[in-house]
Amino acid sequence: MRLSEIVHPNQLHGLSITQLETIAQEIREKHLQTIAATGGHLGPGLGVVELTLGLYQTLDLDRDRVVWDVGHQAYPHKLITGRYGRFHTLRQKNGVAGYLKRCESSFDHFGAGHASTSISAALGMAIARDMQGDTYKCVAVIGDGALTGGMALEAINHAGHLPKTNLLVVLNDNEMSISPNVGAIPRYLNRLRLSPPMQFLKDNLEEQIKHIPFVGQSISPELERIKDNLKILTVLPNKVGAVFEELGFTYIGPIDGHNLRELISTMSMAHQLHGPVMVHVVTTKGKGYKYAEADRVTYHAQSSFDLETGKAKSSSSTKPKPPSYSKVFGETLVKLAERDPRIVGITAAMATGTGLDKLQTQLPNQYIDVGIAEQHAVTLAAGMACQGMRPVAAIYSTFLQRAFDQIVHDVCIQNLPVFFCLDRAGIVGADGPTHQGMYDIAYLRCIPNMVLMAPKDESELQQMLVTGITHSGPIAMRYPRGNGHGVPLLDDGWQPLPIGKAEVLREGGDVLLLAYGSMVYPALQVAELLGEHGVQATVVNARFAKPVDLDLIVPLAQRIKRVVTLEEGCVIGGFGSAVLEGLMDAGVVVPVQRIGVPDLLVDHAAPQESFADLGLTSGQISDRILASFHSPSTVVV
Ligand SMILES: Cc1ncc(C[n+]2csc(CCOP(=O)(O)OP(=O)(O)O)c2C)c(N)n1
Repeated sequence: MRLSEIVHPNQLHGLSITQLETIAQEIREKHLQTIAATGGHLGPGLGVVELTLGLYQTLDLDRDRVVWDVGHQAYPHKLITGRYGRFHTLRQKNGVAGYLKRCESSFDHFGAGHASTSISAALGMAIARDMQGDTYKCVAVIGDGALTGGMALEAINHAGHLPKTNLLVVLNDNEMSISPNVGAIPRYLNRLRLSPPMQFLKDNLEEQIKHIPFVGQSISPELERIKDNLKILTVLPNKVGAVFEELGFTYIGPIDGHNLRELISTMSMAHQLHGPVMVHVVTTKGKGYKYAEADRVTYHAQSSFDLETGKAKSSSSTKPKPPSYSKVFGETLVKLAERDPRIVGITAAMATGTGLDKLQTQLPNQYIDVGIAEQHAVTLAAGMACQGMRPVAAIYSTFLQRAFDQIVHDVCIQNLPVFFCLDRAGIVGADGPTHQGMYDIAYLRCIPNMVLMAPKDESELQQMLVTGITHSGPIAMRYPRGNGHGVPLLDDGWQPLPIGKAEVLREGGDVLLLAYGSMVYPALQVAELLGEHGVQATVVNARFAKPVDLDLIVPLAQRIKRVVTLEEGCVIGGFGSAVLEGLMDAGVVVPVQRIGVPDLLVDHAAPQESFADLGLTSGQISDRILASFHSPSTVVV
């Protein structure tokens, strides 16, 4: 059997270990070739090839449910569930998604992209199954990184309290989040991995499991014996696995996640047990590709690269690119933190992505990684702010969604000076709907005491960093994924911007373009294009979405009588809504065209493709504005 012939995972049933090993090899090759060409998550999938095959050989995927946490490691799953032929389209427009979507395959039992949701979802399915009198298996596969998230722990708390609810949690422990995993739970897992009695029993077990029957067969005397051995583990003097046992789980492991025989026999046995069961599987991130095994952080996810050398493919342009917003953020924060010991950068497991890794290396005492725990990060920041510190919570727009109540209850109601730096705000491209930074303006704008700002370029980001750090209450800055505009950066001497004040960049009497953050430069281009049609535009860099600079905007709107708002976020409740509300409250009724992301999910695609699909290129915006000049309605979206 070849990988290309597998269209249904049940075709794995009955295959020998040697046949599975061949398929594992083919999965690795396809995975590597594809990611080398398209870019995407590399190390996570390579680490779970055997885990996926071993688990699936013991399941009936026509009935049983597997919920993969995050979904970035589910490429082997995709390759054996009917997507082999389309896999080369990974993460491209209309192609196979980089995460999991229920609409993509009937084997994607739960959509994912954010971490720590799998145990809750699988438990929900298990409870529903029992209520409906059914018997299929429910399995969550979760990484040691995702296990640090509050939701996962909440789900373990619940599952461990339900001894009659069969649920299998497969813990994929590769010691890594994106960066090395942090915290007490990873430290405990480390102890489990290194535990000598476990090693002894593991060796012993390996001998015994060679004779175990596979899926579908009833429990054999061999299995009973191994089960007893495993039970012994829980009462060993160093209490291996005791924490999970105390929490109501039957803990099995750690087992070698690259040994198919061990995986299959352990999973078969785990399915025979009742109540919540945790199988602790030790894997190597990037397994089988030497560069990925050697540098697990860089190869967590990669842009397209050369398979031979492992090096990223250089872009065709020889022009040096401006620095990314994240880089400018990280480097400027270090400079500010060097002078002010009250400044502390907080990340929820995204040190490299946010640029906080610079703070981590240069000022480790002013840097905190809390694990994948955005809710905790926010309340921790609130606590630090109470004690006079200046916490800077650097969290992607999409991941901050998880901490909404903490922002309201712990930060804004107490009016504490927590500075939220929201990277990847706006269209993110190939990661798709779970990662688009669409909603932050809307979800933060409604909270009292919150100030919202967005820089037009990387130099203004530096000024806004100073603004945020010196502000005496909650404040958030959003900025996009990718590179800045190549404007000169200041090494020093930034001044805070006046809160709620916008700047006029260009004057014209026919239309007022109010642009927020990443849409300011496009607005200037739009103004040029409109000029070619004889339409003169005033362009305002709004800088703040809350408070909106009504002192400036209201008289301009009254005079120019036609307003267009531009933002890279959802139009519902966003910056344009703020302008509209302000104008209405001031009694100014003029046509207001809100340009941004309409009420739909933006799928994975290259960012330029998404912009074009949404009518957000400068040319399209200019056409839309010109068209609205002929529209009778007053409010045109
Ligand atoms: C709520 C949330 N925060 C942050 C992320 C970004 N993120 C994606 S994968 C990952 C690490 C996951 O580690 P682990 O669960 O151990 O899986 P591994 O990549 O090691 O296989 C992180 C932090 C996310 N997806 N969701």
